Amino acid sequence: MYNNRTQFILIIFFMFLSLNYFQLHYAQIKIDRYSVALFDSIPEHYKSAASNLRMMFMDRSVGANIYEGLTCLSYPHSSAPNHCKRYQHGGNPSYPVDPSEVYWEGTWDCSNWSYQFWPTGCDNWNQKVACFIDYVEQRIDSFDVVGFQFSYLEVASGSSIAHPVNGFFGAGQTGTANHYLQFQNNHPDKKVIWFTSSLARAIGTIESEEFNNQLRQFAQSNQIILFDVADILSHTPSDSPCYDNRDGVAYSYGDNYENHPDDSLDIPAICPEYTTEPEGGHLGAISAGKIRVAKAFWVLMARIAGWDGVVTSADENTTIPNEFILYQNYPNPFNPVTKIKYSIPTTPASHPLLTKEGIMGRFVTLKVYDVLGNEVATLVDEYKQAGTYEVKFNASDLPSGVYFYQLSIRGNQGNFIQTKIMSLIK
Ligand SMILES: [Ca+2]
Ligand SMILES: [Ca+2]
Repeated sequence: MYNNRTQFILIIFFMFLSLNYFQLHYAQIKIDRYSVALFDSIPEHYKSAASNLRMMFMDRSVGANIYEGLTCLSYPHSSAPNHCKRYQHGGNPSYPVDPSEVYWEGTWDCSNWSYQFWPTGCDNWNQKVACFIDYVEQRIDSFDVVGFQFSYLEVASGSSIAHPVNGFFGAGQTGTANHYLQFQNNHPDKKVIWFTSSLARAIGTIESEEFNNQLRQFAQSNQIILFDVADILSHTPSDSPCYDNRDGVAYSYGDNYENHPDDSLDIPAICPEYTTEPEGGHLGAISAGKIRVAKAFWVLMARIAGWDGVVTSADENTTIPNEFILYQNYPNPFNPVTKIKYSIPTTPASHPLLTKEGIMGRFVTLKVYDVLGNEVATLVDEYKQAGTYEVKFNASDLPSGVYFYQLSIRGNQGNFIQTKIMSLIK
């Protein structure tokens, strides 16, 4: 039998586990090809919060293309320059793109965001981190979000960037991931973006694939913000992978031509839907690539601004969710009222419904705790059917501080429990 003290310790321990679970699974911001479609669902609140962030990224020419794409979105679609809306490939009809790929609703103000070409003397990959840090440190108060991208030139065949010892992720070298990470850790109030490399038709190289995979692994291990441009550009809008041009398939566009023999290696490369260059990877002559990356960039910035990236339907009553979700409360911080939303999915086989008095559903509790583990409110304590719900929490009787809210859903063969943090500021 538990006494009060044991119960208290158990609750704290349990909440600690829950929070760790939450952090492990949700802390990393990773933007890849699956993120592009989220652009159309960015909530207005996070769109304007993202727009207000002062962002700068450093890059070579493909970065200029990406920034062109961001600038395109700042126009209403109807009055955007033609270079923003070129969905036809022109001279090579084998790679059509649907006009919807270069369409957007509304205007997306990126005037607080900037792109910076590398300063002179920063040409080699192992000079980049030092050049970047030197540039940013002198202007650190001007930015909230910073990052740089390696060019496809730096992951060309023969590059040492992916070398296990002397490469970007090798130990003990200068100009490496650890230095960039240290810069990030020196500025906990700033957000630092880690980009996979840009891609070209000729790159596809072993080096590019290894570098990008090393970065993905590093991002996961270190919970850093990953903007996976390479993943975004190496898949068509219908999610087919694209590989290097050493494939025995001739390609021509205007006067440009390649017909490399098949090297029997499929290495991720930019899709011909996104560039007209047989060997290169610039995003200018057709628009689908730069608009695609620009849309993903907005999703990235909205996530950095606090969006959880979860799409909710406007018509919640008719939408049956696919998974359990406890959303971040909104607003947060709050005073004194906030809303907490959660979803209960249809029945997976492993979580059969409970039945009570003819009601099919699950037993749901949503409780609020203070930092000492004291329960301060019970917001839900009943059987619920599948659906998305929202409850209000009024904290007018509580002091300022950090609170936890925990959703617990009991099924016959397992429970779902998730905890999130919110701040009451009076
Ligand atoms: Ca080819
Ligand atoms: Ca190949």
